[in-house]
Amino acid sequence: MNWYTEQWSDDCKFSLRYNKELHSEQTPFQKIDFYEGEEFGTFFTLDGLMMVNEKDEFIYHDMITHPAFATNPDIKKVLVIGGGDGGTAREVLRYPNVEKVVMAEIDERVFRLCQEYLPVTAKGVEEDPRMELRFEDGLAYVKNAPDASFDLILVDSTDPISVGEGLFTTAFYKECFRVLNDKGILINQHESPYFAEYAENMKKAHRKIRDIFPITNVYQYHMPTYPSGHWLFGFASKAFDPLKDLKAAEWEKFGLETKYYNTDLHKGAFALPSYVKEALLSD
Ligand code: AAT
Repeated sequence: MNWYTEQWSDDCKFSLRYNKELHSEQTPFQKIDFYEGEEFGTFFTLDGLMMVNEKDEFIYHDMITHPAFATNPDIKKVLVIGGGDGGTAREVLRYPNVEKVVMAEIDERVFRLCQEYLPVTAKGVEEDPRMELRFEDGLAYVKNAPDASFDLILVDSTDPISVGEGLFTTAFYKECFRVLNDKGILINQHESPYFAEYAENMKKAHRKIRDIFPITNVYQYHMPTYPSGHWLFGFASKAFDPLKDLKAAEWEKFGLETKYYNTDLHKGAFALPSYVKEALLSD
């Protein structure tokens, strides 16, 4: 039997049985491995960490995308940073009033391999005329982007190690603030509160964002294959509060079928456990 195993902490591991390895490749940026399994279907890892699988990707991609649109249903210009599997772009492109989506992904191989092995996330993304695919570092992209050019930035990134590190820096968040317009929203991969190493990353990211944006919230979702299963996104904004400005009825009018997100869950997702609140408030 073949087992993919990931170290979740020094003393805790997660294992997933797979039938066969579909592909393995070292790119200039990271090691990519695709596996075919039963419980979670096809999945891929980057540098030995689970990124996307067929069974729980809907949770992550619903939650990175829809809370922002239910807060500002008028979003037209979107920047996705990372997100090479295409799942985030796929969700954004479901909104008919979205006019333009730029996806700045550092590693073209992630996208090409997902087109081949993970069509559930990648299919149709490249073909959409509103889509602009750029294979470059997300930090470099925002540095060169004009002021106030986006309504929404979705940072769909790996953890703050190796190539993903730049996407957890103050310099990056400041550039995001600059390229967002005065109604702009930033959603970022905010790590996990549970295991110490991830909780440290969560705290660091939050402190940096809190110093830059006037409105900063954090919301949670349940991701079975990410360490501890308890993960967070940051919601930072120049104008909108995700609870006070929630436009549930307007969002319902889009008529989107979603398997995880709904507007009741939206309200609940921002209610955090006490230990998480405390960690986020600490210096
Ligand atoms: N949709 C969920 C999948 C991911 S993958 C994150 C993507 O971020 C990868 O394709 C990686 O190549 C890309 N990436 C990493 N660093 C950069 C960068 N500096 N610029 C642009 N793209 C980058 C997210 C999984 C979350 C896992 C949490 N444990």
